[in-house]
Amino acid sequence: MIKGFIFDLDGVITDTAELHYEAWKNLSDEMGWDFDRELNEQLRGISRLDSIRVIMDHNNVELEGAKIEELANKKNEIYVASLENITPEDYLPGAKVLLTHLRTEGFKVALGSASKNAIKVLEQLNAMGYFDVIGDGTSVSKSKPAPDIFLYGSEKMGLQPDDCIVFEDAEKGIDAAKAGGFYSVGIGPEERVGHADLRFDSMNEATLFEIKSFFKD
Ligand code: B16
Ligand code: MG
Repeated sequence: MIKGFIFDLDGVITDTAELHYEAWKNLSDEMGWDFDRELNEQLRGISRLDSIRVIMDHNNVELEGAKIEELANKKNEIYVASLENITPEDYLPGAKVLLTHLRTEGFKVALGSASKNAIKVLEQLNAMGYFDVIGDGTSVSKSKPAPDIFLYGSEKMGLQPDDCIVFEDAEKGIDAAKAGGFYSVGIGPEERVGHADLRFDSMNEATLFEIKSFFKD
């Protein structure tokens, strides 16, 4: 029986992908690296250090660990400054309605994000009150597609993985949910999240009615 929900942040609750894009583009331009929206898509759901490695591989660049960290920190400073522009108007359509519904129906709710800036984003949205548990990029060391961030969420909620539905927009996020034994809802196109148990094009279609009808016992 479904008792809890675990939500990814970027691409599910709000769209920070554009802000990540601008910050990586800024750094890449400064470094003389090639970076475009197609490459940005590959960074969906993966950690900051994994992201910079993807960009370096694409540009055939090799750097030592300390330099990689320095550049990732630089990108993060640009990204964090841009978070000031997020307001409570910036939920993805449908996300706030679903979170409100889950609260009134008494479900447990956790965040399961790769971002170390997740709390700042939730504060900007005024969304902290919707969550019983916050799992973010500081909660576990192994990032998606490892299931650790979702297992952290279910354990803190006092639930088993098969009591919970994970909402994800990233291919590796659905892989992580499946690896942990969770039910999964994919938000986005078939070619990205078609391996989820249930898929919607956007959060707007992901109503509690639809979800309950699909996952009924
Ligand atoms: P940070 P999610 C992910 O968020 C983003 O999709 C991904 O592009 C980013 O690299 C990652 O967070 C880490 O973010 O640099 O803020 O720690 O989808 O897991 O909520
Ligand atoms: Mg995401």
